[in-house]
Formats: sequence, structure tokens, C-alpha cells
Amino acid sequence: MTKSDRARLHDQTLARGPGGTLHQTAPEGTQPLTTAQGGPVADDQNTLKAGARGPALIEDFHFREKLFHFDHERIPERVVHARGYGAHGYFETYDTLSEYTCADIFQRAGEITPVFVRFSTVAGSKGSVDLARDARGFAVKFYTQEGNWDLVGNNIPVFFIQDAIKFPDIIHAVKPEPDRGFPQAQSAHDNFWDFISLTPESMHMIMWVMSDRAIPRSFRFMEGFGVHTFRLLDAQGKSTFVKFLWKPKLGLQSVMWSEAVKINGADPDFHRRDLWNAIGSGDFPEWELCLQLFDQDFADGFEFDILDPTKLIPEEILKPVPVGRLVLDRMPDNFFAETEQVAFMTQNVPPGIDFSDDPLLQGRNFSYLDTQLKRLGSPNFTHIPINAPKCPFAHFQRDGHMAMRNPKGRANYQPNSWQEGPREDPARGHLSHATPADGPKQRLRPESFADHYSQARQFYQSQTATEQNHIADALIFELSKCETPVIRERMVAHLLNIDAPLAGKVADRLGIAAMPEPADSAVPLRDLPASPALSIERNGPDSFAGRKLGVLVCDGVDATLLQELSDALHEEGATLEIVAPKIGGVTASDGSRIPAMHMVEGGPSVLFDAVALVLTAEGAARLAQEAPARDFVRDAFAHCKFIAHSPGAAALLKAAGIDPAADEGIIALEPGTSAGFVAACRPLRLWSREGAGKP
Ligand code: HDE
Repeated sequence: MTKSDRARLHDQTLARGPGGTLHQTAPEGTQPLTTAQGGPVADDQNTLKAGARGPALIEDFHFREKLFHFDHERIPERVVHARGYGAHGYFETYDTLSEYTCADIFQRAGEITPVFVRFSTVAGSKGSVDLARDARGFAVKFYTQEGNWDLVGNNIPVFFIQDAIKFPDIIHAVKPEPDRGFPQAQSAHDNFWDFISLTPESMHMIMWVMSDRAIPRSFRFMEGFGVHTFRLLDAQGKSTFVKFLWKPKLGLQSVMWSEAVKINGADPDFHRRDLWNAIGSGDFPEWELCLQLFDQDFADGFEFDILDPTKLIPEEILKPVPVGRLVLDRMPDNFFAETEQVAFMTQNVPPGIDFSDDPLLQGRNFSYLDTQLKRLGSPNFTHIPINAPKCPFAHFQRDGHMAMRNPKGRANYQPNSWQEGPREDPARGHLSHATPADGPKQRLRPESFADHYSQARQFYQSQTATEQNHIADALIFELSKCETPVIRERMVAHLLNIDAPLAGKVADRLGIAAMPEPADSAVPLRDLPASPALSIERNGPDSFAGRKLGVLVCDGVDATLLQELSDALHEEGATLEIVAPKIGGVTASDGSRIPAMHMVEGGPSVLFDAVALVLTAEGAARLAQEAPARDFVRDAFAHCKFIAHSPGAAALLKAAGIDPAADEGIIALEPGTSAGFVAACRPLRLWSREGAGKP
């Protein structure tokens, strides 16, 4: 058979295979399919067989290579922070910080440094849901001119444990229980609360994790924290202690727990989708990097040990100074190559940034390198583009699995006599702060780490009444999932040291008949002043920008009103999504076709920050018969959302059992009132509806 005969046969087989299957013909100009070795592939639809119905032949190298590669596509997921989502962007330095640090990134006003950021949950596996109650990772890789700087933080400024040696225990305890393999991405189970109730140092972090901080509305509306105390070093080696904080430009926002549960069902990728949509539509999220800078005198005078990662320095005591902004403006081209393969490491610091002796940080500096070898499989993981520095670099590390950069020449060591290869430079390289370190080898927790309750109490007392109620509800829910009564009681004993009325409420709702004694505390508890900076509600936005309105419409919807609403939202920097009885959309009053983003069953109101019912009387009467439409309104009301309703929507409100005059969060929408409604949505929720009242 000649080559052209073969090609003809190939065309026929592709058009209609011998078995009658139809195959797509390749569009004009398509690149030919090849094997990984570059060999052109004639048939990618059928394995090589002995006869049409015969056994497959092992000779089929294309089939073997294709399946071999597929079988090895997965790499181990991260042992913690497995579920994450990343984006590219840049960091802009506001002004020189040369007074404090010689780090190149902080030398020049207006300096732009490329970054890659990965947000994550901690406990769940890669395929788990976004709205788990959990801390969120906030890891930033700055590609500076003097090497990569990884600020691997969380959205909570403190941690569960004081010493890295306890990390495997806390993580084992929160992960699915090993005998039964569940629950997934949840702390509401015995093992977690058993460990916590036996670990008093975790109490401060527990208050944060039970607060709404652990169920953020979006990555875009959460703070980030470096947690540990670090050091900045100036050109002369002078050290200043520093804590790193990220403040979101759009303010803080979380969802309610009863909402989180439903969001997980309606859209398990809620946070991913939010970031994807925001960046895709050009609404680039932004944070300010703020520093809490202090010296040894401040550290000596501060009431807690600045090396203790279960403590924070209240912003009212030490004001964070904004030093630059982070903007995320580009999604990865390939999730696996970038978000999955990115390797963050706390030990990646450029000259001018150094570590403190925080025992958690010291342990992390060991763990992050170790874990990359397991996950990425080769010491050459820095050859992967997302991990490679973007500044010039040169070293003698070589060979190993999958080495992609293979230097030429004779010298693979230094010093050498061949005038080849790089040399170290004491004038530019990273120097450690010459902290004196001497002492007997021992396994001891410092006395200065002993107060486990005072800052937990301060956090609770800094919350608004609504937020305090949410913390109590979260504790009650989580502990109600513990099957072992003694664990619940031990937790109540700890809560007695944090806030007695809170302990009482939790004990009552759990049905604990006799109040336990308060847990032992190694040191007397202190009453610290409230810190308003710790409240989400007090640090919300003053605009509806970046938020989303869900608009329920029907055929005959008032086109002018809809346009007005859309314009008002656009003006505010917010967006709108249309929810309709059918995904095919509706025909508006002016005959125009309005496409829908969701049908009612697929677009529950938990997906939106506020809702509007723009309906005709006939449409509302029809929707009133449908449970998902009634739930749409009922849920919005139960979640304290602002609800706008056109005159025609009355029947649906009535069917949902909602009195339009119930409160000021239910707003009549008529021509000319859209801007007023959008402005009314700025507080995001009408918390007084929940019965807690405002502070
Ligand atoms: Fe991590 N942590 N961690 N952690 N961590 C990891 O490194 C570890 C801690 C944080 O998006 C792992 O590459 C130890 C605190 C984030 O890729 C691992 C201790 C904080 C991420 C690891 C801590 C974090 C990780 C797993 C106690 C907030 C995800 C995969 C001493 C300041 C980064 C990996 C990403 C990931 C170890 C505690 C934040 C195993 C031993 C405190 C955001 O190395």
C-alpha cells in the first residue's frame, strides 16, 4: 500500500470507523497529533488488536504510552492545604523602607514585583468543598530581584499550637478519623475536639475558628497574616521585629453557617468561581501589606512573648503601617502547572528579611522543603517555571531526576581554578541576624507562653453581639457532633476561663446538667481591653462594590427597571446575575430577550449578597407555587439579606411568609429607586433581623 493509499484509508476510517462510529475530521491547519516521542499518530480511536474483535496487542506503543502517562498524572496532594486556588499579580512598594530593611523589594517607591498567590483551606482534601469551617491559607510568592520571598500565611493571625512538634497531632486529629475515613473537611468530630480539649494553648485559635472568620464570603474579602514575628535587617545588620498583615481593599465579609452549608451543595467551588469571575471581568482584587514594626524594648514590655504564635499584637497597641499593595490580575494558564505545583516555603526569604526564634516558624522552615520532595518528586522542583526565581541565579546544584537546567563547562564546585561558575558575595548575600544562642539542650516550653486564655477572652469580647452569637452557635453545633460527653464537658471547662456566659449558653444548649469546674490555668487570667480591629462587622466595607445581586425575573419583566438596577450596580462596582424560571431566559416588557445565568433551582439566594424580585404579578403568582422560588426569598430573609421587590412581586413574598413591612431591609423597587436600594445594601446584612441587635 502506498503512502497516499494509507492516507485515504485513514480519512475513511476517521470519517466512519469500521464499526460505524463517526469521527471528527481535523479542522484545517490543525497540528498533527504525535506521541510524546514525536511520532505522528494515525489512529487515536482504536487500540491495535488481533482482528476487529480480537485481543489487544502489547505491541501498541501509542496505547501503552498514552495510558502510562495517564496512570501517572496525579501527584500526592498537599498533606495540609490540599484544596487551593491561585492567581498571578504584582506587588507595588509604596515607599522605601531602607531605614528598616535592605530587602531589595522595599528599596524604591513604585517598585513592581511579580507575585503568585495561593489561597486554600487546611483540612479538606483536594476535591473538598470551599465553604468548610476552617482557616484559610494565604500564601504569597514574591519573585524579587534578590530571590523568591514566600510569605506563607493564614487568614487568622494566631495558630493552634506553640511548638512544631505538635503539628502532626493537630492535623491527624482534624483529618478524617483513620478507622472510618470520615468526616471530610470538618472539625465537627470527636478526634478534633478531643485533641483541642486536651490542648489549652489552642483556645485562642479556637475562638477564631468558631467565628465567622472561618467561613469567608470570598478570598477577596479576607485578611491575611504572617502569624509569626519575623525580623527586618537594614544594610548595617540592625534588626527590627515585624509582623506582616494583609488588609483587603473591599473590606471584610463572611457568610453565615446556615448559608455555608447550602453554598457547599449549590456551588462547592464558590470561592474559586468568585476569584475566577472577578479577575476575568477585570475587577482585580487588592490588598495592602501592612507591617507592625517594633524593637526589643517593645517586645520586653509587651504582655505576651512575641515568639508565641498563639498570641497577636492588637492593632490598637501597635498600628499596622501600609507599605505596599498586592493586586491579582491574571489567572494561571494551567491549574496543575501553576496552582498545584507551586511550592511555598517559609525559609524562602531574601536578604534583609530574617526569622525569629518562634518555635513554630523554626519547625516550618524544616517542613516546607521536606514536603516538596515528597509532593513534586525531585530536588529539581525549582526548575518548574512557577517555582523558579525571576532574577538571575547561578549555583552548582545539578543532576537528579528531571534536571531541566544543565550547566556547561568543567567546574561543578567552587573555589576552582578554572575561572568558571558563580562565587558567593558577603556584601550582597543573605546574612542571619547575629542573635546570641546558647543554653542547655532541653525540651521545655517557656514560662512566658503559659497564658492560654486571656487573648481568647479578648477576642470574644471584641466581637459584636451578632458575632458572639455566631461563635456560640458554632461551638454548640461542633460539640453536638462529638459523641463522647466528656469531650463536650472539657470544652465547657475551658470556655469558663474565656467567658462565663458563653460557657453557660453552650452548656445549656448541649444539655450539660452540671457545670464543670473551670479548667486549670497555669497563670492568673488577665482582662484585656477590647480590640475593635478583631471584629469583621466593624471592619466591613462602606460600599457594595465587588458584591453580587441575584435578580429573580419572569417573562414580561419591566425592562426599564432592570436596566436601572443594572446601571446602579455598575456605578457602585457591583454585579448582577439573572435567575429565571428557565435557563433559556425571559422576554422582557419591551420584547427584548434577557439571558439567564441560573434557573431558580440552580441559583439559590445563598449565592448572592442581596436579592431583587423583579416580577410581574402573573409571574410572581406562578413562582409562588414553586418551592425553590419560595426558598429563594425565605433564605434571603433568614440570612438577613437586603431584598428589593417590584410591585408585582407581592404574591411571592406572601407565599414565602414575608411581610413587606417586616423591616427596613425589605425595600420596594420602583423606577428611580435603584440607586437608593444599592446604597441600602452597603452594610451587607441587616443583622438586627437575626434578633441579636447591633453593638
Ligand atoms: Fe503550613 N504547611 N505548617 N502553616 N502551610 C504546609 O507545605 C507546617 C502553619 C500554610 O498554598 C505544607 O507545601 C508545619 C502556620 C499554608 O501551597 C507543610 C506547621 C501557617 C500552606 C506545612 C505549619 C501555615 C501550608 C504542606 C507547624 C500560617 C499552603 C504543603 C509548625 C502562618 C501553601 C506544603 C500552599 C502548607 C507544614 C503551620 C500556612 C507540610 C510543620 C502557622 C498557607 O510543609
